[in-house]
Parts: sequence; structure tokens; C-alpha cells
Amino acid sequence: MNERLASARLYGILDLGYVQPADIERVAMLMCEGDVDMLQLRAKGHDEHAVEAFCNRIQPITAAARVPLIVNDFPELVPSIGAEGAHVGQDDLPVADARWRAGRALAGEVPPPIVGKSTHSIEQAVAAQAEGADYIGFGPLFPTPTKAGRAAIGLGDIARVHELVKIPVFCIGGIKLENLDAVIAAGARRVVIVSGILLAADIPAYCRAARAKLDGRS
Ligand code: TZP
Ligand code: MG
Repeated sequence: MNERLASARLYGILDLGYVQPADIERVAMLMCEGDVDMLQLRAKGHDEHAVEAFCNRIQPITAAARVPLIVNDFPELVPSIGAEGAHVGQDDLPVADARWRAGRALAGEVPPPIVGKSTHSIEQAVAAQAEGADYIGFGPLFPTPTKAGRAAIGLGDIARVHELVKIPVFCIGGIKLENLDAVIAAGARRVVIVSGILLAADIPAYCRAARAKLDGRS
């Protein structure tokens, strides 16, 4: 498994629902300064050409910080933008198709791409592992405007999903510093935080505070 993924605990998403396009380099830098382990570019409503251009702007920043860049929704962009991987949802391409698209152009010349998948139940989590995903997102744990309309699944399945799924499980959805202790107590080891990080007054400090909790240091 990709080494950075294997040790990742804090996954940040640079979501264009919260960040103005003109601001993406600044925010990517702050997230890297805060030591996120992985950074995803998520730009719902923007077309592939726009996503490619966004990724091309932030890839030099993530590369310099040695933070894997994951692109949401367009795995075929991975080779040309120099990203480390792609993330797909339940309604997107199967993992194998995404992996083929993400890896075909430079196969053998760069580490194999990371392919992650969103899951919203234990059944979907087990299926994503069987399908060959490198990691899963698991949630939303709490209701969240970042994924409006998706029912929250709560904390009750976190321990069980970790028993059944051996690839990295990133809990996601409504996670903030304020509830992170409860999420960890429920069994989470890794989390994705979107709006909590992006709306923080001090993004690096917010990331570091989350990491300290994930590392058991606070
Ligand atoms: N998938 C499940 S919940 C979610 C996604 C992309 C959004 C999480 O965002 P936030 O702002 O951390 O609740
Ligand atoms: Mg998608």
C-alpha cells in the first residue's frame, strides 16, 4: 500500500463549495502547513477542464509538501496533473475502471494510483474493499451541509466497520474539533474534515489540533 496512505490520519478536502477559485493555492498551502496527510480537490459543479486547471495550480504545492493529491470524480486526470490518486462515489465508475483510467498513461513509471471510494453503510464499506478500493470514506457520521441530503449514519457502526474492513477507513461527515473526541472514542482512527478546516480562522492550527487528538496527544 502507498506508504503515505498507510500512515494517514487526517485527510483534508479542498472543496470549492467553501473556497473561492482564486484562493485555492493559499488554502492548499495552509492545509499543507497544518500537515494534512492527504489532500483532495473536490469541485462539484465544475467541469473536467476546470478541475484539471485547479489541480494543475495546486499540484506544485502538494508535491513540495509531499502530500498526496487526490482528485474527486475525474480519475483520467491523474496522470496529466501528476496527482497521486482519485476518489469515486457510489454512483461513479467502479474502482477497477477508475484505477485503469488513473494509471494507464504512466503505468510503471510512477507509483500506482490510489483509488478511494465513498461508502455510507457497512455493506457498502465491505463491498468497496472487495472491489479493490485502497481506502474508503465512511459516513456521513453527522448531518452536514457539505453533503446535503445524505442521511447521517451516526457513530454506532464505526467499531464494526473497522473489524470488517482492513483497508484504511476515513470517517467523514460533520466532524469538527468539538466532536472529534467522541468520534475517536467510537473507534475512528482516521478522519476527513472539510468545512471544519476550511472555515477555521487559523487553518494550520485547526489541522494540528485535529492531528493531536488523532495521535492521542490531547
Ligand atoms: N462525503 C460524506 S460526508 C462528506 C462527503 C464528501 C462531506 C464532509 O464534509 P464536512 O464539512 O466535514 O462535514
Ligand atoms: Mg463522485
